Amino acid sequence: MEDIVLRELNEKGEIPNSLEFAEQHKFDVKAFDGVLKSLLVTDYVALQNLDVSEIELTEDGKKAVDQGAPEYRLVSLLKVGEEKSKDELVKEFKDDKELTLATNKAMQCKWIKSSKTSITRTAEEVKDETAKALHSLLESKDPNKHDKALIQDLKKRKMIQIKQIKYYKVSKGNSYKTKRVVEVADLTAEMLSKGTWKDTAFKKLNTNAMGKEIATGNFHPLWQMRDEFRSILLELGFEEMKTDSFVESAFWDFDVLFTAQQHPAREMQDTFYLSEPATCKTLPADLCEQVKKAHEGGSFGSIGYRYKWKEEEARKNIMRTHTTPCSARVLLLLAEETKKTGKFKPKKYFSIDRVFRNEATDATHLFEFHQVEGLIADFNLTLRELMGIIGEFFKRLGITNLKYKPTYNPYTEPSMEVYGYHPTLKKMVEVGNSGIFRPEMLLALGLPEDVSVIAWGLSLERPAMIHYKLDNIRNLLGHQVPLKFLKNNPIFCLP
Ligand code: FB9
Repeated sequence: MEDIVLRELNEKGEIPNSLEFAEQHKFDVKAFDGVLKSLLVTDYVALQNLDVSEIELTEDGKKAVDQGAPEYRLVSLLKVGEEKSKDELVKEFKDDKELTLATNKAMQCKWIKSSKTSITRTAEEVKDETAKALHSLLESKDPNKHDKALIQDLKKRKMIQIKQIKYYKVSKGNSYKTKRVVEVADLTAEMLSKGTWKDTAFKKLNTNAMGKEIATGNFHPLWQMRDEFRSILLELGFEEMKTDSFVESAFWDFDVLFTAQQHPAREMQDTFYLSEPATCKTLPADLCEQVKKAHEGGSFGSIGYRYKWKEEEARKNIMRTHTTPCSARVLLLLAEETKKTGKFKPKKYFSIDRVFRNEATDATHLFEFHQVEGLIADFNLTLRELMGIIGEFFKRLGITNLKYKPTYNPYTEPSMEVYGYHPTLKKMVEVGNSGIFRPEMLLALGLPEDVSVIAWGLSLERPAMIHYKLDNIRNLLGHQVPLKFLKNNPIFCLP
């Protein structure tokens, strides 16, 4: 096909109608269209989009040509002066509608008289002008070559339709050649050594083409933020805690943190309880005893909560609701180390990991989030040091003008909510929570009486959603996160 097109253009300069050309050469129209498009892409040809109106007979039109127009067939069923009922005549037609159309047209031609129930032929001689006109349309499908009123009437009677036939006028393109020269993309060493490059056509170099997109890996924006927080805490001299136990016993998640067994946070509405294994196998016996005393009262200078503490309640397995149990575990190790060495060594720890809350999910809350927690264990720490370290931490995150609001946590006293000016939101926002761990917790763990532990916490998701200007957490975490968000987000950097 390609050679025939190029030769035709060489001899005649153009192909006025691609459809007629395809018919003359018995080309498959679709394949021929593909060849023209391929020649267009390589600028061998230029294509001018044209279209032509063409008359096409409908099924009713074809039936009229074959069997006569409906009005003619109706009159042919009657002798001159003969009357027949419509019920009888309708059997010779597709349906009532066709008989009615035939009757109306025959009345218009003054061939019949019609009553409600019967038809009588009045005309002697009748000619099927409709069938004759349809025949004449088959000779030339160009509607402009026929009487406009006739075309309109036949269209109205749904015997013809006018189709737009698209075709091209084909002419020579800027790169026209009488024969397609296969262009190659790459210059090879062989071409250079044999000199064949001189007779080779090379594809034009498209200097505007974009480089091939490299499918690189990308750090999840949340992990980039976690790494930023981790760097700040490491720079401030904090060590990262082990946080590999998503499942904790209620003992470590609540009881060790001096959270009473009746505390609402321990209810099913807030906490995920495991059904299998429902309870943990072991609890540290000494610590268990100390925690029991702390809750029931009468130890560590505290009246406790004065209720009957139940070990079976503490043994229940849950999805941890915060990372503070990890802090409790690391403080137990610190207490044991102190007893072993006889010397307490101040420490700074942090954790960043997933925690789980059995809460209603919405646009900004899932049933899990990542908690960031920092703690300092040292002699005689006060709110002064706590506000100092929080200030330094948030300053490095671009949060200034910190304010503190007293609050309640079962495991810290005093406790404070932290607020700060956010440069992106340009307003004061809640940025975390903090406090000094209670003696009922620290002494039960076995830490020396003059050691205090200050701590604070925040989340990863909240700052990330602010930073990336997201209003739905599902665009940050989970299976609905748009891949382009993961691929296109700039490397994270704090203000
Ligand atoms: O992250 C929070 N807000 C926040 C933090 C940073 C930020 O931008 C910085 C530039 C990077 C912007 C906002 N919040 C804590 C405050 C609110 O979002 C709050 O509505 C949601 N909180 C979570 C808990 O929700 C159930 C955030 C999460 C939270 C709250 C408290 C703690 C940890 C996480 C804690 C603690 C704690 C207290 C004392 C001792 C030890 C730990």
